[in-house]
Formats: sequence, C-alpha cells, structure tokens
Amino acid sequence: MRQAGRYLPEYRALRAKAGDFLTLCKTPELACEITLQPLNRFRLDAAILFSDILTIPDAMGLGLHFTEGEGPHFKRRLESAADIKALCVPDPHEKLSYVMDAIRLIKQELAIPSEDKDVRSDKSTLGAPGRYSKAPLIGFSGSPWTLACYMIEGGKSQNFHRIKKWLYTEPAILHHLLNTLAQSVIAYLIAQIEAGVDTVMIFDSWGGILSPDIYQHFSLSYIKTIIEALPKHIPVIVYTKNGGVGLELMAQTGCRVIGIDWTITLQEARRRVPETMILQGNWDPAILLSHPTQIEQEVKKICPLSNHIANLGHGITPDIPVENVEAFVEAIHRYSPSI
Ligand code: 1CP
Repeated sequence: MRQAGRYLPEYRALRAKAGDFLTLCKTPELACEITLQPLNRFRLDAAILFSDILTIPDAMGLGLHFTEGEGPHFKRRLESAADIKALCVPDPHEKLSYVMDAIRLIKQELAIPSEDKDVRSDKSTLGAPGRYSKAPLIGFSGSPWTLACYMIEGGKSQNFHRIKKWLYTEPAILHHLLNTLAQSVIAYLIAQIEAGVDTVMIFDSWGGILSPDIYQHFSLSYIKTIIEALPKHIPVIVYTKNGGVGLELMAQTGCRVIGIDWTITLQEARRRVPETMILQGNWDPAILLSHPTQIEQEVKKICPLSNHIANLGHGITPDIPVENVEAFVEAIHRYSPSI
C-alpha cells in the first residue's frame, strides 16, 4: 500500500525535479526508479509498480491532473448519458504504453543479482545498494466502481452524491459505464501481465461506501468478470477499503488473496472466508505515527498467522517518519514464521 510517496525524501526529490506527479508516472525510467526506492531502504518481499489507478480514465480522455496537497482532478467529469456512451476502451499498448515500458524496465532491474548492482555499466542511480533481487512485481488497477466514482465526481469526494444519484435514478447507464471500465481493466491488466508483472491487485477503494446488495451488483460482479478473463496462473489480490461487510462475497470473485483494512480483526476475517484464501494487510497505517516500541507491540498482536501477507490496511501518508516504516518492516521479519 503506497510503498512509495511523499513520506520518502528520495521520492520528494524526484517529484520536485520532474515537476508533477503525472510526469513521474508517464516517464518509465522515473517510474522504475520510484518503484525500487522503497526496496532499497526496507527489507520488502515484493515491489508494487509506481503508477496510479487513474491512468485508465486519463487514457479515456478525461484530462487527469494532480494538484499538490489536493489529490486528483479531471478536466472533464462525466455529466450525462451521452458522455458515458461516448467512452471507448483504451488500447493499453497505445495510450498506456508508458506503464508497460516501466514494467519491463523494473523487471530487468529486479533480475540483476544484488552483488552485481555496483558493477552496472550504465552508472544510473537505479539499484544502489540493492536488496531486492528476485522480488516479485505487483501490477494493479482500480476496480470499475472506484474508477467510476472518480470519473463522475471529478476527483475525490466527501459524500459521493453525484454517483449515488446515478445509481438510484439511472442504474442502466451506470452499468454501461461499469461494463466499459471492466473491459478496459481486463485489457490493461492482461497487458501488464504480458509485460511481466507476477501478480495483480484490484483496488476497490470506494466499494465500502455501498450497502451489501449494491456492492455485489455494482462492484463485485465486475471484479468477478475481470478475474474470469485473466490468465489463471496469475494470483489476484482484491482490496476493498471498509470491505469487512462483504468478505464472503469477495471470496467468491475467484481472487486468491483478499486485502483487508483494520476495521475487522484478522481472526474474524479468517473465520468468514475459505481456509485456502490468503489474507493481506490489517495494520492501521496510523500505528506508524507512534514510535518503534509501540509499533513492535502492534506487530506482535497480529503476527504470526499462516496464510497471511503482512501489510498495512491502507496507504502510507506523508506525515509518517521513515524510521517508523523501517521499525515496522523489521518487526514483521522478527515475528513472522520463516518461509
Ligand atoms: O507504492 C506505491 O506508491 C504504489 C503506487 C500507487 C498505487 C497502488 C499510487 C501512487 N497510487 C496507487 C493507487 C491509488 N491511487 C488508489 C487505490 C489505493 C487507495 O485507496 O489509496 C487511489 C484511490 C488512488 C487515487 C489517488 N492518487 C489519491 C487518493 C485521492 C483520494 O480520493 O483520496 C492520491 C492522493 C493519489 C496520488 C498518489 N498516487 C500514488 C502516490 C505516491 C500519490 C501521492 C503523490 C504525490 O502527491 O506526490
């Protein structure tokens, strides 16, 4: 969850040099470097592609821009049924080729054994004292529902009233949009897999604002369609913020891993999904606001558990001290059963 970002000084330095967030995403060498920054600092077991879930709506022509401290905005939000019907599924090899180029670069870097990193011929800053050889790479996309929220609201929202009005007054039009987005996510994730990612994560960040039956029909059913269309050897992680209420339904989407936030205990989640389902996450990122001793206590409460991928329950915010992230990762290594 947001391994990279504003809490890291080396990320802030690159962002300042590039000028803005989208330039970082759209320049494969920079996206590669940022993907590897957290792995250079911490003993992480996997890398997550540096990008954003909003690259698909951007490729659809909505004009994404990020304002410092304010998050994402679209120049053109979806206002009418005609706007929705005019949207096309973007060809990921054309409009999103910068993502696939970044993935190929990252995979090359991850394949270089640690001991060879200081004798690289190109003398780039990538991979300096690398600890990350052979770490798998996680690709990702937003869920159709979460992407639709941003496209209809025009950016982040307090109450999601615009999309909820559509949901209850024009459900067929909303389904049309969700279907176009599901087809777009399928093409995008298949392209990421062909470029080399080892697993994919679907972020349904706003699925948790829905009642259970609406969540099933407007979010999970599209996630299920996406998973059915992906190659079977690629494990899929599904994460819904505040998704505790729908855990059993999430387990029926065909995913291999369910990401959970901190509003449900891991023990309860374990009881409610099949034994073979892997659970990921569960620590409140706010524990990282405390200090290493407290962080160690919090880690001990949850580790060790089998069929569990240690992770935060949501992203790291800019106000987190870097040394607390280090303390968290090291405590996880101390208290996890060795693999
Ligand atoms: O470790 C990584 O950095 C991985 C890359 C990554 C991922 C997986 C980023 C970089 N964003 C995301 C996913 C993402 N983006 C989600 C799903 C996860 C979640 O719920 O947080 C969402 C909702 C977004 C949209 C977005 N992008 C927001 C949230 C706005 C809101 O509605 O609250 C923000 C602030 C961004 C910008 C962004 N994306 C990523 C970073 C590092 C940043 C901050 C960039 C900066 O300001 O410099």
